[in-house]
Formats: sequence, C-alpha cells, structure tokens
Amino acid sequence: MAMQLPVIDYEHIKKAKDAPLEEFYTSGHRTCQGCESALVMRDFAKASGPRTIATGATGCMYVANTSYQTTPWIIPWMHTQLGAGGSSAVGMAAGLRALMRKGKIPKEKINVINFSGDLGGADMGLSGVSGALQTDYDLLIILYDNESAANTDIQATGLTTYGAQTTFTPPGSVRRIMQARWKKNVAPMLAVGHPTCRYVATASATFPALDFMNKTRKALNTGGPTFIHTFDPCPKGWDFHPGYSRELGELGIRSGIFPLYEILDGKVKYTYDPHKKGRIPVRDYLVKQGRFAHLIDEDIDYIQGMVDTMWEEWELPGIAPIKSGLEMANA
Ligand SMILES: Cc1ncc(C[n+]2csc(CCOP(=O)(O)OP(=O)(O)O)c2C)c(N)n1
Ligand code: SF4
Ligand SMILES: [Mg+2]
Repeated sequence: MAMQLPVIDYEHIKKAKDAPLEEFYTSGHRTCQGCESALVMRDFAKASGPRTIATGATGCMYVANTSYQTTPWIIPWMHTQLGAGGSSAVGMAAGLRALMRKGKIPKEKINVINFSGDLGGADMGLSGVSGALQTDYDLLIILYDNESAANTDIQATGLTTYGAQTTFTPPGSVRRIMQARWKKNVAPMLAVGHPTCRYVATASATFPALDFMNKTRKALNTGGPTFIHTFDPCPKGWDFHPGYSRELGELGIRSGIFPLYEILDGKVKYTYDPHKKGRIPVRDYLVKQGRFAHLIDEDIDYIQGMVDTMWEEWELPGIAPIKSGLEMANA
C-alpha cells in the first residue's frame, strides 16, 4: 500500500540563474565531448537534488560513467542490466518503502529515477518500463535517446531516424536506405496505455533552455510512476563536430522531427509549438550529420513528407498517428 510521505514541492525554474548551483553529476566521466546524454544526467541530478537515488541500465551512461575507480555521481547510483531499467526502479522504490515501514530508515521522500537508453528502455526493456508505470510507486523513468546502441558502436535501434547510417545499416550501392523503419513513438504509447501514469513528457536538455530540468521537477511533483523521453544529439553516432550538439538539438525540434510536449492527467501541452512558431525544413537538420550524408533529394523529400503528415494529418499533431474516422456500428 502507498505510504504518505512529506512532499517535496520543487519550484519551476524560470531563468538559468535560478537553477541550483550544486552539481550531483560532475567530473570523472569519460563521455565524448558534446555528449547530450551526459547533459541529461547532469540536469536531472541538478533538478532533483541530493535526496535522489538513480539506477542506470547498461549503455554509454553506465560504461562511460564508471571507468575504473572513478565516477561522476555524487548521488547514490546503481547499475542494472540492459533492459531492466523499469524493474530496477520498482525494486528500489519497494525496498525503500519496506525499510521505512519497518522503521529502519526515516520516513522521507526519496526520489527514485531510472535512466535507460533507447535500446535498453524502448526496445529490450519496454515491458519492464510498462510494468513500472502500472505500479503505485513514486518513480521516474528517463529514456535518454541517442538514437542508437551507442555504447556497442552505433547499431540501429527502434528509435533510430529513418535513413540513418549505423553499423547495422550501412548504405550500399544496391540498397541506399538500410534503416527503413520510422521511429517508434514511445512516449504517446506509454501515455495512452498506462492510466496509472499521470505525467509523460518529451524533452531536450539544451533547447529550449531549462525544458528538461523543469519537466523532471514536474514529474517528481506529480508523483506516482512518471516517464520522460529526451532527445540527445550524439556527436559520435550522428557524426558531427561536438561543438554543434546544441544546434543539432535545436534544429531537430524546430524542424518538428522530434516534437516537444508534456501530457499531465491526459491533457497535452506543446512545449515547443510548431503551429505557432513554424517549422524549418527537415533538410537543415539532416544535412549537418554524417549519418545522413548518403541521402539524395528524393530521400530528404520523403522524410519531409512524413514529418508534414505528423503535424498536418495526425489526430493529435506530432503525437498520435490515429486519424479520426469513427464509424458507428449501426450508422
Ligand atoms: C542482455 C545484454 N545484451 C547485450 C548487451 C551489450 N550491450 C551493452 S550496452 C548496449 C547498447 C545499449 O544501447 P542503449 O540502451 O541505446 O544505450 P547507449 O549505449 O546508446 O547509451 C549493448 C547492446 C548487454 N550488456 N546485455
Ligand atoms: S557515443 Fe554518443 S552517447 Fe555515447 S558517450 Fe559518446 S556522445 Fe555520448
Ligand atoms: Mg542509445
């Protein structure tokens, strides 16, 4: 049974200068220069603060953050198997609840946050994430999405953008497009299918500023099981100069290929709304990355057409691909 604990009410951070100065993910890691997933780690730890325990599934954010005898984590952190992110969060939250019930540790709100990569969280570990979102525990699952199995040298996952070159999908003279799947639409799938989960969001650690930190805080304030999917440019896997990570994130969002929104108690709010701000051509985003260097105009037009359909024809623009076509059985 859920235990009533004192609430931590996190404030919305309005300006960068109001963000906490304390760091809970600091030096001692070996992620690549310009790694946006590392920024996701830094920002969720900053936003949630010291009374937080993180569990991390295998992937870059495990391996590069635990080089021999070093770690950037100031908060307690536990590794869990690839695909076990959801169950690790449930186990951690259940363990804390049992210890508090037995009086072995003080009753207080301790944030439990799991981070899993796109392969670990959205492909291999999807069932565990789904199970976690059906519990009554306070836990937050962050799906950090660098669009490949980056740690094992950039293999395609269910979240890799259509057309991208990866080590599993090298373009050749017979077939130019080897990654011919459209990106799995994870956040809406989880939002629609889990009534116990009150808060689902997509986020960026760089654009707009503070987007991800505030969404982390909103998830923790909402309580219960919650989920955030982040969009993380990866200089190594996407093949661009590390100095352009932020720009790539911005281009991805402004082109509409990665929609930014939050869903709280079933209500959708766009946190970057292309209907009001317009969309730049998706070409501007694609041509800056080596992983798309083999695409020809026809491919780029195809991707643009798919993105246009997302925003112009989907029932919930950029979110839900179902189109209204309700036919009553007796009509
Ligand atoms: C059960 C299992 N299968 C395969 C592996 C090998 N492996 C380690 S990390 C990794 C890639 C994980 O990709 P993702 O979850 O997207 O995280 P990223 O490396 O991109 O940060 C793989 C396949 C493993 N550790 N465990
Ligand atoms: S390969 Fe990509 S995700 Fe992994 S550490 Fe480097 S930039 Fe980050
Ligand atoms: Mg990945």
